[in-house]
Amino acid sequence: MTRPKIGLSMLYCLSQPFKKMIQQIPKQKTAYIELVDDGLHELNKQRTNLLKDIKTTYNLRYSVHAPFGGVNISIRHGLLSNATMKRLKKSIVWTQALDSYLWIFHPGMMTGISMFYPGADWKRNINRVRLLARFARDIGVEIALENVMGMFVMKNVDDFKKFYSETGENIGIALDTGHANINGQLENFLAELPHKIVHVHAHDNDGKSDNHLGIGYGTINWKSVANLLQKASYGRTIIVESVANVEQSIQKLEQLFS
Ligand SMILES: [Mn+2]
Repeated sequence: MTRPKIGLSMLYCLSQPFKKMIQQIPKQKTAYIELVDDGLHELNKQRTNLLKDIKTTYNLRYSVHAPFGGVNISIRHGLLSNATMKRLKKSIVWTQALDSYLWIFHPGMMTGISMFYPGADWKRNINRVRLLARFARDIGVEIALENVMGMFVMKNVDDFKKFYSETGENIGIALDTGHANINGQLENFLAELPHKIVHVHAHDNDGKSDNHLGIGYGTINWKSVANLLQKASYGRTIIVESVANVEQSIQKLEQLFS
């Protein structure tokens, strides 16, 4: 049986200073740590060096979540788009410097002017995903697109299918269980695009708001998720992205796949 690796995103402590966050890394009961390159935990050269030392000392594996606060790769204006792409490319550079196995980012989203230009956000999303994919490929970083919700242009299985058929790009999916649950898409992703999934963000919710609850604290049927992942021989990482009950969530997932 292929067994996924259970890890933890440091998102749960994003309100704490960077120094506090890195002190918590060695205390985790997993070797797979997802770093969030945003807010107080934004990466830079000095921080990357620190994190590299921790990685070597404790024999860890890192993935990096791209900046997402106020980030929209579909943004129309050239100045905003240039700044966004510059920041995201820097994040890919830190991902490589940390020898991380994956960089996870969000697709573009619609804005207040989108209704006047149907399809324009989708088109820009494709162009910019392609630019980021090329940049990452050139420096040897694997990237994955996350399914999001609300105003984002890639939420459902059909959006991803459309993306693959229009681009022919071979970018994996970072399946976010909480976001998919809100869109009623969780089982669809697992059943229809199982071999595109290269990463999983595990957190729970009530099916309405994205509150990143601990595993088992919302309406997700985790038994079914585990069964479908096993059916697909999923053996990559499942990262707990809950902001509460994180230790318990790791334990629950370990049990589900034991
Ligand atoms: Mn996520």
